[in-house]
Amino acid sequence: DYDYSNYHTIADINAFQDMLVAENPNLVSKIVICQSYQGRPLNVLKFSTGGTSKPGIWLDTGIHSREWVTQASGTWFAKKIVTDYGRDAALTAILDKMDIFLEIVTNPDGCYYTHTSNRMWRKTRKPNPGSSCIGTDPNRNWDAGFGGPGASDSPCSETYRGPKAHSESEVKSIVDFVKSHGNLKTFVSIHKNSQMLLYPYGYTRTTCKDESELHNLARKAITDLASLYGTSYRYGSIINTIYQASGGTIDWTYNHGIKNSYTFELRDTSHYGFILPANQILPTAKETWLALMAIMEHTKDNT
Ligand code: 0X9
Ligand code: ZN
Repeated sequence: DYDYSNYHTIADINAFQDMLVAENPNLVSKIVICQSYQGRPLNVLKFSTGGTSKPGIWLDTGIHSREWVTQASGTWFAKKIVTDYGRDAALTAILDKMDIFLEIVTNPDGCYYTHTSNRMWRKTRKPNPGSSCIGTDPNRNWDAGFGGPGASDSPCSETYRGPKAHSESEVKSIVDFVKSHGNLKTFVSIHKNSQMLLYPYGYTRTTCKDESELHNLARKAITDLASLYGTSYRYGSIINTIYQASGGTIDWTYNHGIKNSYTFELRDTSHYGFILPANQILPTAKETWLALMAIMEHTKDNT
């Protein structure tokens, strides 16, 4: 049986995903949206009760590979969805109306590298011509304020934006998926560090046109999150709450028309940094799930 309270290799997580599909063939399927630079499959779990052209909800974890508690939480979310469907009224109502897409290992080359060579690897693993430094920050590579302040043009930087927008297949594959799906209503990209729930924008101080709705929903989501263990979250736009960052995931998804575009920064605030002890995986996943449910229910009620 899969141990949700420990960290796992990419091979384990892939085996988990295949097992979940095998055990729940009427609810879960696996879509391979492309391959990583090094040729690993970019797997997306689709949770669907059937029907065509349902509106969709997207969740991703692990785009920054060292943020291990996010992939671990994503694995728990997947199990939670199959456990709750048909038992929990709220989740059942969501899935009867909408499909959920979940990419757990969004940066598989980086994930592999964190398990084999450097636990603190953040970026992709694509070499940069003319530099000995490897990789692009996949949260600076999107075509939203690309190249502006809050990202680096130096391949050796942890926030290197890449040679051009969507240069990383790990990013481009999601862009293509979002465009071809055409009916995503909610997009949540999950990171770790600093306990925040953020909405657009990160590249500009201009407020997004849905700011008040996004703000109120964020407040509801973090209130629900805190109800479990008292974990306190800050919330607001990226630029006002954490710092300016250009080329980020949810600025692009928002500009593309996905109104409920959010990004989480999970536990903790700084004590353990990126090496969050494994005994915090389950509490982190469980409290985050409450916030995700608030966002997904809101989506269902407004779609
Ligand atoms: O710098 C980042 O990419 C995010 N912080 S992290 O420690 N996870 O690297 C903050 C940027 C804000 N945007 C998103 N979280 N998407
Ligand atoms: Zn991150």
